[in-house]
Amino acid sequence: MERNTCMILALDVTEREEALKIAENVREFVDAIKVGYPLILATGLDIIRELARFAPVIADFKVADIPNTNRLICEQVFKAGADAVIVQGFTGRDSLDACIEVASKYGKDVFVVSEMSHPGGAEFLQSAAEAIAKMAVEAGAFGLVAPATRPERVKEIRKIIGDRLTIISPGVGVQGGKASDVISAGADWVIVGRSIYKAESPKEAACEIAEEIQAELRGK
Ligand code: OMP
Repeated sequence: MERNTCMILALDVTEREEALKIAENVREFVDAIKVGYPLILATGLDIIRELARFAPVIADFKVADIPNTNRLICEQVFKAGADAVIVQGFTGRDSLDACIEVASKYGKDVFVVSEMSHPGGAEFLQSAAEAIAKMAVEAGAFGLVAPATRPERVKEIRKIIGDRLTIISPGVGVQGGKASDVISAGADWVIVGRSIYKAESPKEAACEIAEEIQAELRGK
């Protein structure tokens, strides 16, 4: 995944036409498109290949099962044309290894969730985040998912992983996080959903956030 705009679109709409239209409209402002259960369950797995015409696609299935099931899921994801998959880290090293093994076979990437962005993410998962981040480095993952709603946590995680992994960060906009804050805290990409796809003009909304990020990077 090339780092240009430092933004990933979370495309959680449930209509195929709408998804394709938004993707086409905002493509110049995003480095990747993240799709998950809402869009794929509504439209089918083929949507991955259709969206891949506009940008690399990250399949957000938050894979969280035993190694064999994880392997079977990741095979389907990469066969469908995804460039990366998001998996949970709390299921442990063997489950993560299974995902990375399949991704490597296809020359694709794995992002591991270390801590989630919603308030409940601090209840159980946060206390395991540092250990999950270390495991992700040792296992050879490509990156981590860490919360834009808690830039101070992104800073902590960045200290642990150094430059060995990339960080993609959801929670910007509707969830309360600010793109420039989390980029300044050490995230490589922000993930933005509703603030773009629910905007009157998704293109203008994406442009605005992209400009905020570029201004932050210029000031660094
Ligand atoms: P918005 O809140 O609409 O910008 O969407 C955020 C996107 O990031 C959604 O697709 C969420 O499922 C996803 N996400 C989080 O919001 N928090 C997390 O901790 C992890 C994810 C994710 O893995 O992408």
